[in-house]
Amino acid sequence: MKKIMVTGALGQIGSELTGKLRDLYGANNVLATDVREPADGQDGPFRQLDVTDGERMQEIARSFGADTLIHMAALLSATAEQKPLLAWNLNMGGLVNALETARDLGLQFFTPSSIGAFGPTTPKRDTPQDTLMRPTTMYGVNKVSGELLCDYYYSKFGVDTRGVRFPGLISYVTPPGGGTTDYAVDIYYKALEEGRYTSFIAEGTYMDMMYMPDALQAIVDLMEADPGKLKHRNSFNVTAMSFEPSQVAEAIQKHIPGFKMDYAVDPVRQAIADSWPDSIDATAAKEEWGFEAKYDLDSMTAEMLEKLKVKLG
Ligand code: AKB
Repeated sequence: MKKIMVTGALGQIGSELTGKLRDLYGANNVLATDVREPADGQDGPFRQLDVTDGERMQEIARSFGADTLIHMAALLSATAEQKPLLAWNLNMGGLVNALETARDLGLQFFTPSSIGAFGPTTPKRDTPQDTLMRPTTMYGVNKVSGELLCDYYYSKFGVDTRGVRFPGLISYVTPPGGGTTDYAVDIYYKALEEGRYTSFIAEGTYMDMMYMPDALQAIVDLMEADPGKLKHRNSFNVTAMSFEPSQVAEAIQKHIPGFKMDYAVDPVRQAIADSWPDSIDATAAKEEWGFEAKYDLDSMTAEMLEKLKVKLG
């Protein structure tokens, strides 16, 4: 049975991923770690960890007997743009510590990259797996550097590193914080709470998105994939849909006919979004490890509204 340690386990992806991994591999075989203490009870082991403390990370992984490290702790794009030095130190410092831990202890390794790794000179539509990557954001610089570093640890030290380039992830469980794609989560909350939403991303701005259950399944599938079949490792393009704000609004209006949307564009997040692709091509992930997304905009919207209605009471 696997012994998996997760960093950033209280974050947007980490909190749901930890639950899924515990269901799959057993609660006591998945160690959640985060810089924050959990607000509510955990249904498995938890240790407090600041990922910039490499010694402690290694000590925790060793004493747990981990064979896999899933490194999720990072600042997202908009926060990284506000605090670039902090982002460099946390995103890159944490990643190096995690890779060193994986190297020293012989762990299988996963960390997510992002569509943020692409830049304004990248082909905008059907962005290929292997293409020009000159991001203009600190987050993007972190993500490209991270992909290269993970490749380096694989080729130089033989660490089994794997990763995907996630698009915006949408979930009703844990809200995101500090991302450019966050509007596509906020809109569902506001649709139910207020019947209207003011988008900080302009009409006509396409970005790739994915519903969280598909993202979690992608991590599990990639980690279980036959390494002999992987031509790429860090990181695979994955996506489920590409849309712009008015299309989410229309999808919501099918359930809430009076829903209204207007725009108050945030120049910082808009500039980030404008530097990212409109849509990426996930052929390599499909061919090499069978990536498949089950949800599209309509099926995701129906489920988001149904689940959030219950959550918000
Ligand atoms: C963000 O908006 O920063 C993230 C991402 C696409 O990596 N959701």
